[in-house]
Amino acid sequence: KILVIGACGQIGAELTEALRQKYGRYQVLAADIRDKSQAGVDNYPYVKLDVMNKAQLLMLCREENITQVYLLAAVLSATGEQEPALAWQLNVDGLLNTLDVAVKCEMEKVFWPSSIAVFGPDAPKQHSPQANASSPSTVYGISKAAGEYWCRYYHEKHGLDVRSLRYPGLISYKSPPGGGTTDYAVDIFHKAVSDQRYLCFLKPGTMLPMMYMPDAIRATLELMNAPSEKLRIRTSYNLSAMSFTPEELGQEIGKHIKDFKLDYLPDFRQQIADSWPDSIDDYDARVDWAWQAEFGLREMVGDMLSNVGSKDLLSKA
Ligand code: VAH
Repeated sequence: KILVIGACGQIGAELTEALRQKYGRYQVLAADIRDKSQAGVDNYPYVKLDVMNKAQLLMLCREENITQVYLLAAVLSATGEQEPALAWQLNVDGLLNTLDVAVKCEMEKVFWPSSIAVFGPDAPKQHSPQANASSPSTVYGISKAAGEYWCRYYHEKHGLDVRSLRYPGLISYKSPPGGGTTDYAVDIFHKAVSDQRYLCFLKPGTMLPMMYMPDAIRATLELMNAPSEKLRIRTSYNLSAMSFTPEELGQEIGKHIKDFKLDYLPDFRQQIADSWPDSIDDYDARVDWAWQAEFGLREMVGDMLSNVGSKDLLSKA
């Protein structure tokens, strides 16, 4: 049985849905820090879980006979700069609890998300290579870089089949992102539909690696289903789909939303974005497990706008 920790988050919610479609609803136990009443009416089976409580995690995994864990609980880059201690604790101690329990329960596989945030200001800006990430300058990036080495350590020392992806900024309409620097690229759609304008917290020209959520979910399932012996990278795989600036995204949205107006008011998140690469080289993912993105900017904008209006959960938030 599969346990998804952080099942109410931006990635966790969609990953849970995809796993339930693939393996059957009752083979996928959703877990999050929220009370059951806040977890979403059709989100069952569900359990309230604090990944910082190692004893509770171990007991749950034993009782439910968990054989795979997807750990999506994390504090993202923007919140991480405001709550450094919490970001380090949840992102790293939460991972260590999970890795340790996975070994104790002799689990088959573990998935853990890293991020392009592991690259720092001195990494190449274009096509940043897979090679060991360089000097992240955010608490979030530091926690993800450290986590990658822990994943490789548990693979080498305990034979744990833990796999990881360095997600770019992810864009989706089914569940709101929480505390990221790339969240502008999600908020912009909701504001474009409701107000026909958006005030962007990053300045024009801020190029960032991005990916549409369907591609990110497919990449995760494809990585987890790849033969273990094919996976040469046991820190975390670079993953790439597209890169764009706020004005490029605004231009594409403007083709669908008449008179859409984009203005700029950069805040502390500009420094975070400036420390990250413009684009990522995902050569190893393409070679080791045949990764290939399907959504570019045009397709993503079209699909987002055909869904945001109707299923706009944020407008109810
Ligand atoms: C963030 N969405 O903004 C996350 C992601 C690459 C960015 O890690 O923090």
